[in-house]
Amino acid sequence: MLCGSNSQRQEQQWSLKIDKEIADERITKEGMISILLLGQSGSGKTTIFNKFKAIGGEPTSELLKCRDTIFLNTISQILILIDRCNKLSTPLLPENVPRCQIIKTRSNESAHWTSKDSEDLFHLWNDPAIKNVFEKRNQLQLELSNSAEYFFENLERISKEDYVPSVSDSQQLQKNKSINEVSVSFEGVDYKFIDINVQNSQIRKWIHCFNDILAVIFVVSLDDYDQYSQEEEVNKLDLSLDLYSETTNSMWLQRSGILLFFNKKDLFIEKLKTVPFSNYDAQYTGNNTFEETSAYLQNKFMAKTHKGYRSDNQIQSHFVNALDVSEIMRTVFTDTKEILLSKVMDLCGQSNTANMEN
Ligand SMILES: Nc1nc2c(ncn2[C@@H]2O[C@H](COP(=O)(O)OP(=O)(O)OP(=O)(O)O)[C@@H](O)[C@H]2O)c(=O)[nH]1
Ligand SMILES: [Mg+2]
Repeated sequence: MLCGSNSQRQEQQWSLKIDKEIADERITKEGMISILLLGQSGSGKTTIFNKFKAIGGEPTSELLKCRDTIFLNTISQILILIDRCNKLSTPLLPENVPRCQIIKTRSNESAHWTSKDSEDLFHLWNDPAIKNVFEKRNQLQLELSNSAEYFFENLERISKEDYVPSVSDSQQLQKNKSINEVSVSFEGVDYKFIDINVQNSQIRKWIHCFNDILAVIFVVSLDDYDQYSQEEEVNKLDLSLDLYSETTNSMWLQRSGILLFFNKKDLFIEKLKTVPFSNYDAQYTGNNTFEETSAYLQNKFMAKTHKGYRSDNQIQSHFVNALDVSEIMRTVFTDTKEILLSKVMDLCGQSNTANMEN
């Protein structure tokens, strides 16, 4: 019960955070083709997003901005741990007590990392009392950032005078944001990819903010066909199908094109060798080959796709491996160009009809 209320509270907080980020960052900027990534947790959305981030590139100036955030975040995380040790009356090692005082004052100062700070943080992070609280963070309901441990473990590297955050460092920070965006120019067109960290139960609440998205990349993990959710023991591929139907058919996304990516093709092909597809769907009577099972799945998803305002070529589906960067790039840019073209044709058709009526 306690667990349920805590997760509800976290969902609410996350939801408020998204509202704020939507208001702050303005989801759609003029002149940009916006593409939204949707799908069940673990399906591969961020893997795909990061491929675009890698080509969009992060200028060094952007990476250097992360440096300040990393610094302040790391201090804030150690302060949460210290505070909990105090509340639990778990003493730190005597030599770390003065370090706590110093670090507390650093949280109010402008971001400038010194080797003394990293030394203090290193000792505090390795204090048995802090480690103990950190290990019990879920049980204690500590609201720590997802990247806290990563940065603590990398203190030595990030405290160097000439430290420039790497793309992986920036991706770690990304985990704490509810909305991540990257802009990419390709063949004269500016694209914006949006990856959202949100629990599926919250989707209904914010989907209306994305009503002017050109296309949704809906990512399905094929590997999920023998996986079940912990809470309700529902098959994860079925959960994916429900989410797909709910989001792409919602009134807010009915005008957006769909790129349905059946991802983790590599793992799926391997799994088919040992796990019969009919275990997932008893109605399936075909052979246990990739060709037949994939065609069956594609039909299953297509049966849940309402055309809405989309013409046929605004709905595309592919079996992909998100780890293969060239495959992802080629597929996304070819499909979006097709959707764009088709939308322009639709608009021309509409204006011709209007002219004829006048
Ligand atoms: N083998 C293989 N692994 C993949 C593929 N796509 C993604 N992965 C892995 O699957 C895991 C989950 O991928 P993410 O991109 O984090 O999934 P996500 O949809 O962003 O998940 P959430 O952020 O939790 O919603 C990562 O370890 C990826 O490396 C793929 O095509 N093949
Ligand atoms: Mg993700």
